[in-house]
Amino acid sequence: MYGLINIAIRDLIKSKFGEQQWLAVLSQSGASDADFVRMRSGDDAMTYALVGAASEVLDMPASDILQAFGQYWTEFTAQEGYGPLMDAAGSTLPEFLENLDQLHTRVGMMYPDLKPPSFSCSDITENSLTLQYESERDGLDDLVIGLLHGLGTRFEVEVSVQLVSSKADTGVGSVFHVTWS
Ligand code: 1DX
Repeated sequence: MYGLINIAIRDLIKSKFGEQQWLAVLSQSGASDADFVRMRSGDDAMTYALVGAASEVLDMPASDILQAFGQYWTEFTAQEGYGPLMDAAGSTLPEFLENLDQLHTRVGMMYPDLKPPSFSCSDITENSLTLQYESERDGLDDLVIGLLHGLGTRFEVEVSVQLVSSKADTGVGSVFHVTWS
């Protein structure tokens, strides 16, 4: 994944737990400076190693780290200069989710090593939808749950997410039921 992802993990851990804890996570992960160059595409294994190291050092389940990271991502990208990109994707939660693949297409035109996930919405009502999530990557359902909560904060709605089925069990992508109010 692009270094931007690792930078987001670094900033989140620094801001929530402080510099000392971050340095412990960094040393445990084996990451180097090169892994924190924004537009440099690196090995996914390093990103997973950062999450694993954070889980050990902070004594938190990896699922909590992934959720916190997902929640932080929307705010982080807006701060990092991707605000206009995020704004263009919609002004409500369902609109944004329906436009996410388009957002990734745009980012992918600038950064060809991007391996974007794909999201599709169905059963859309006033306050709920079913979200299908497909990715080349494994084990990131909790990241998506965090992303959805971060979008809830962005659009000022209370979001709740239920994992209906997981790629970990079915091998074919995960399904979430998302409600908001
Ligand atoms: F709900 O892969 C809301 O590297 C959501 O399964 C979900 O393959 C918002 F400059 C710039 C760059 C850089 C901008 F090249 C990425 F560095 C991308 C900004 C998306 C905003 C996906 C990041 C693939 C890197 C992936 C979880 C889970 C998607 C992370 C969240 C808006 C983004 O993002 C999976 C890669 C951006 C950029 C957004 C993502 C890669 C998302 C969302 N993804 C890189």
